Amino acid sequence: MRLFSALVLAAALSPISAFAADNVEVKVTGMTCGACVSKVQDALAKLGGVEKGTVKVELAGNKATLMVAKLDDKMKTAITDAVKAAGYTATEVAMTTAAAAPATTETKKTKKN
Ligand SMILES: [Cu+2]
Repeated sequence: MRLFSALVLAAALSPISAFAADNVEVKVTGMTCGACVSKVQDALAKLGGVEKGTVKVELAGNKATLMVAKLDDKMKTAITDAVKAAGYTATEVAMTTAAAAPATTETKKTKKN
């Protein structure tokens, strides 16, 4: 049972760890409500080079986190422009060492065993 759990966990984690991607944090100013969050979220999610399902926008933290294939100057500009086009300002686009979004459903499954 313990080995099985380890295998399930490894299978769940491998798609992320095997894939080289950069974690990015974007400081966003101007967001005041949930609609703002949605606008920024949509703008970033449809950008080329952004990994699907990795965009998270925090109203309280005035920031967005996402994963991109590679955070080069071109990507930074694309992110800044996308936020600007949505009506907000990206004051800082930086790579972080933060882990990818926790897979809460996988954790629950593993705990059952
Ligand atoms: Cu708003």
